Amino acid sequence: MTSRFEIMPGVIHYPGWLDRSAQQALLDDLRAVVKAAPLFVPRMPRTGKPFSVRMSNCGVLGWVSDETGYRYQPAHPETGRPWPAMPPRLLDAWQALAGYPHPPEACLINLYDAAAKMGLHQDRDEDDLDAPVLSLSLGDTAVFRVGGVARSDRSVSVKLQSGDALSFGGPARLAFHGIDRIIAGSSTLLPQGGRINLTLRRVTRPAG
Ligand code: MD3
Ligand code: FE
Repeated sequence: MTSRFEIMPGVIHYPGWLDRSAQQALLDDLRAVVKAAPLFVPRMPRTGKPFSVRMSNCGVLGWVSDETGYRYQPAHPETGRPWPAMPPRLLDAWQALAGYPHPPEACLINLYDAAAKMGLHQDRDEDDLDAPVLSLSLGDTAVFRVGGVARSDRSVSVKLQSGDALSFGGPARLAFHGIDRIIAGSSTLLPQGGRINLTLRRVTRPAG
């Protein structure tokens, strides 16, 4: 039995959705993914300022950001190779929690060290905004913030622990959100510490 908390309309938190052995198995999958698609440092459009998180992707499309803009593309920006396939256990998570009849196309992998954060932003690079975004957290706890569809809307803070799932759909799909900080030493899952966040996304509008 997993508990399910609706933090605000469309934002559903499933604390401890993955148990320790499922977290470990997912981590093994991700080690294979980043071996084939090495972590890269995304850069802000125009300014070229580096992000504090490192990223990679799996699935048929991956999210990248550089001086020229944000986009989804089918290949790694540095190796030019296609992204590795989405591991079956991620497809299973989508099936179980997304409530959406089409499979995810992209899984963005964000790696946070103790000093990394992610400023308040909206995710709007996807054409299919009917699909939810599903997030899975591994490793150190993050202090996550989510607000409304306007930057100035009130926001709430939620701690995301290793194994937690969070889904964003319907009225929350364009909510502002970000990571205020990582609580170093709060998990023993990652031998070097830090946090991994996965976001599973549908990018293109399904035909029909
Ligand atoms: C709310 N990642 O990759 S996951 C991102 O923990 C991103 O790495 C954060 O924001 C992280 O874009 C937060 C939770 C999340 C993901 C997607 C959302 C919240 C969202 C999309 C719409 C609204
Ligand atoms: Fe986001």
